[in-house]
Amino acid sequence: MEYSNKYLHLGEEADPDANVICKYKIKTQMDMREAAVAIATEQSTGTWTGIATLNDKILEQYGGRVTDISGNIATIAFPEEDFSMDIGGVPQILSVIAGNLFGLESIQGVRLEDVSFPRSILGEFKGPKFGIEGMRSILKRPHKPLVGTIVKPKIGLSPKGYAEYIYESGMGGLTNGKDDETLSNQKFCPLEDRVVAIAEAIDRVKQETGHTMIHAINVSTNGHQIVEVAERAQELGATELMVDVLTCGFGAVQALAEDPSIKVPIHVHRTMHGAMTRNPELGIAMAVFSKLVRMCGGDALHVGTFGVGKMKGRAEEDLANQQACVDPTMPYRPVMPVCSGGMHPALIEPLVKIAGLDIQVQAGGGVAGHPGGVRDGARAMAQAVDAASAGIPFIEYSKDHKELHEAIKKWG
Ligand code: RUB
Repeated sequence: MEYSNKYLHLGEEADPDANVICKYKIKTQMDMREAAVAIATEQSTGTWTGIATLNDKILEQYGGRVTDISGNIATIAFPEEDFSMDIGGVPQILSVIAGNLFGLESIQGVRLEDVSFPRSILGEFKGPKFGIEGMRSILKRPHKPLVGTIVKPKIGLSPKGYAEYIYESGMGGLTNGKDDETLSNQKFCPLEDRVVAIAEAIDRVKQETGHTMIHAINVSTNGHQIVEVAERAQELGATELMVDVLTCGFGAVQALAEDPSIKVPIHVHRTMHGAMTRNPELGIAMAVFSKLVRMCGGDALHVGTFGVGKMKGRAEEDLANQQACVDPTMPYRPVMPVCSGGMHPALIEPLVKIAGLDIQVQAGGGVAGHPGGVRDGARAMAQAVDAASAGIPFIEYSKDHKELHEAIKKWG
């Protein structure tokens, strides 16, 4: 395919306040310019052949412009007029910046590495209602990382068994509990019964110790139901909601965040992201999803464990995800970055060294797998977080903290 010079504007500085600017990593045997132009063309005003209905005016006003090619990275600017926020929103943004381009036969691989949005588009989103500060304030925990658990096993516990797990976690000092992504409203653990039982467990912890804990109920479901399910959960005592953003869609997060009836934080899980983020030569970087979640109003988002846990993810990639959550140039509250997946007490020190204290760290197996059970597992996690927050090596701290010592003996 011949590349058209009309889409090629190398050396031109695209105005970041008038364009959505994307960085694509491209793998191709074609000339890079030709490949980048194929993307700019397909995603804006063109198609595979010249068309009688396209004129210079349309192309100049709405055509994507390839403004830079550095090695295998092409920068493409799409004019803000190409986007429709009142009807369209994030689904339409994604169909432009991350749409058909992945299927172009002539390009072997494309990865959308980064995106920036003009103020006109950012202004259409409200961002988180709570974010880091709001969650810290609810939990009365101003400085230390939030420390949580994912109830394990993922599925199978009854509401009673589930609530007992949360009670034990709270008594052990955890600030956050959450449903796993595959738990919904199955017969063995109906959502409404679970919400009521957990609310009681959290109240008991509060009465007995004064400790505040919240738990995210998974309300991920079809678009037409999600706000209603969330409202019902909230009415019955849910203190946080969880949404799987990639299976439900960004609109689900935004619908919850912008609904005035929803008054609790939204924990955003990213299950399925690996299908899109893991291949370095094809897909979409998690940092792009992180920006969109923040725009849509997620309060806490899974960003990875900076290379220390069980899920794939290099520290530098996860730092970019974290940066997207807190970047002060975005006009929203910072999102709480959540580090999850194969975490246990001995991993908290290295994690905090990389990620700092403004994180939520959580463990499922790393709590429920403790030799002393859930309460001791929770204690060990809380102790490891205390040690890391005070800058005390966890081995030293474990000398007079037996739950941490036991955890290190098993996993350290
Ligand atoms: C963790 C877990 C979470 C994954 C997802 O359980 O079930 O769903 O961590 O994490 P465990 P991410 O603590 O037993 O490994 O979204 O970061 O990939």
